Amino acid sequence: MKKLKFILPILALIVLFTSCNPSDDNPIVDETDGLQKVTEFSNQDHTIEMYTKSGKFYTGYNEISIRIKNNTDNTYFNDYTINWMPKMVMPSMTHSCPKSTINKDLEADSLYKGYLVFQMTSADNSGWSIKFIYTINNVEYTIENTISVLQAPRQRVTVFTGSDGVRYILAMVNPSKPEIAVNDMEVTLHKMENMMSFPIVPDYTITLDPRMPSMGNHSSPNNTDLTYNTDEMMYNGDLSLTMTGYWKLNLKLLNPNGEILKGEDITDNVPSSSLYLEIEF
Ligand SMILES: [Cu+2]
Repeated sequence: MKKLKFILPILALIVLFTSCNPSDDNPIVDETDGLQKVTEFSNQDHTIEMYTKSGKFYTGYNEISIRIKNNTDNTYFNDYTINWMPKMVMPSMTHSCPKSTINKDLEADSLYKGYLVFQMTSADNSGWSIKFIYTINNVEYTIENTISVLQAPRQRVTVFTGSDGVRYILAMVNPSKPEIAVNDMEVTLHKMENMMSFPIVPDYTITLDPRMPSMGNHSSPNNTDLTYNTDEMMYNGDLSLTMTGYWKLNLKLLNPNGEILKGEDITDNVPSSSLYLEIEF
């Protein structure tokens, strides 16, 4: 009994110690796990870090994670508002690109998330810059710098004029890792209102006819057309890929009245649509 009296307080101390140790209760996770830093912008107060899965920006759809570091103590902010303005300066004109808002990543404390759709790049990957405007504790800051945008090896974005005279930008989001299966296909559709404004176009239909040009232009079974998903503000459908190789995803864009704005049906005489995206895997 005398021994127990001695052991109990020690046990209690051990329990107290282990439960108060922050590294046990809240192990420090690297929230950028699975992401690679593309670039960072600094002003004298802060550093904005930008991450993608590949560590690069490509033509087409880019999902981008962002965090803001306090330069004085190297901690990351977790409560602020932030907006961005991407811009491409070309010899003949300056323009922006389709962009989402930037929202807090609900699965991470310090990360915010959004997307940009780069519709083009230049031969040396230059021309694009991003200006961030953000507010921390009611103080507004800006940072602007240039970025490199690489040309994607296959057509993952297409810019075209519809029969309604409107300029559209269609970009592939998924599958990002195509498989021999029925893949979830997801695309974004924006219109060019002017050089700097690219609103989302909802409630259209995008028909899908994937073909393998190298193998008699055969198709695949169980594809479905893409329709607008209000929650995701993107278009979803089923893309059936029956083998590896190069696939041309022939598309038609229809407005809510069912009028074809761009693209053709595939026939013996029409091997491909003027509206398409590409996959090779
Ligand atoms: Cu341009």
